[in-house]
Amino acid sequence: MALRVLHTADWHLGKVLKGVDRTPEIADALKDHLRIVREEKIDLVVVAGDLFDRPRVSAEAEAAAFEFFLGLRELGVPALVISGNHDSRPRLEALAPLLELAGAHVRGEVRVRGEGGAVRRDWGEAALLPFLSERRAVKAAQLLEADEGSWQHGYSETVGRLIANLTAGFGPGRINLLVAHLTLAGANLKLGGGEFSFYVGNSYAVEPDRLPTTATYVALGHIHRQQKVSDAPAAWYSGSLVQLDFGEGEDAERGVLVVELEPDRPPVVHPIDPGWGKPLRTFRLEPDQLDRRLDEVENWPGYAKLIIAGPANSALRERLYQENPHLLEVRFEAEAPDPLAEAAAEVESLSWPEAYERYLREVRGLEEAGELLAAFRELYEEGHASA
Ligand SMILES: [Mn+2]
Repeated sequence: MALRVLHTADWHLGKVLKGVDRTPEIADALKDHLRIVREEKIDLVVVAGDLFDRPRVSAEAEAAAFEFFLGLRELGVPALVISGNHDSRPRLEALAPLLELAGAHVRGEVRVRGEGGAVRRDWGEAALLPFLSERRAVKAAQLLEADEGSWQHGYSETVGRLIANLTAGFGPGRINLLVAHLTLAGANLKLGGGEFSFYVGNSYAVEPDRLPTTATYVALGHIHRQQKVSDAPAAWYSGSLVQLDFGEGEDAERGVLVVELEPDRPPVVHPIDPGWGKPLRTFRLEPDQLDRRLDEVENWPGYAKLIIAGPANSALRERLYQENPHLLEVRFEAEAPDPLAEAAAEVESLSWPEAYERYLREVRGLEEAGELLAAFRELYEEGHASA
């Protein structure tokens, strides 16, 4: 029995880049997914995490996801979905029973094999591994061992043991699919600012030999550049749908993968990149080139970032912004010697409590940090009242 799979991930619905909501571009890409599902006679859609850019997104962003799954239901095509580090795990779990009605099986929280971490289908078995933060990896290790305080293993080892648990039912003569949101060591991390560096550092990377050779195919999410990261078993990142950030190369591979699976055979993988979303390009100009070369920026069909050599000139900056609505950032080279400036620009739109919440979630891996957040908010408001 052959199975035709559409592997997609890292939608990041709700993404806002320098004040521009990218949701309509991503929603268009998802509508085009339905065309691909029809034309390619897809049997199963796999979504490997990061459906949303933040735990709370706009109604438009949620609507785009729901319309996609309802569209799949109309086509009679089921889906397997896991949460990524950007998704709200509890929220996806809460939506799971509703999405099940549309034929989409959603796993928000990490579960072991006997408790929903693996699902049986007529074609074989799928193991589902949502993103696991380091903090939660400690809990997962305890779950596996039923032995408290035995956290002496690294992240890679814990995820490896979890994968071994989830894929224990993989056997010959059937299709065995592993779906995971993680960083595989050795992957090409040239992905820009879309992911925090904490997640691509070594402590969060999983060694490729943790992937079971019994897997027919491993569908990965997390890294936004489309790439094959393992031959045996075959493991791919499908990449993001659109160029989400100026740091993500304009020419980097992205899109979706159509994967033909058969038991006991290597998969056949077809990359598909219809060129979704607007391209992002960074232009670098000398001040004396502005008159001559500004039309390159003006005629650019996507979003542009302009770096001008020399000292800051706020009048020029204002004029450029007003004349070029698709120009999202103007920076003068002499004003940005700080390597942290980029990251700071990312978060400067957030309030302090929002930034702290993001830190707790992204860096510390705390999702239910209600008490800490409340305490922070109280202190913050006190400080501000007296200031
Ligand atoms: Mn992502």
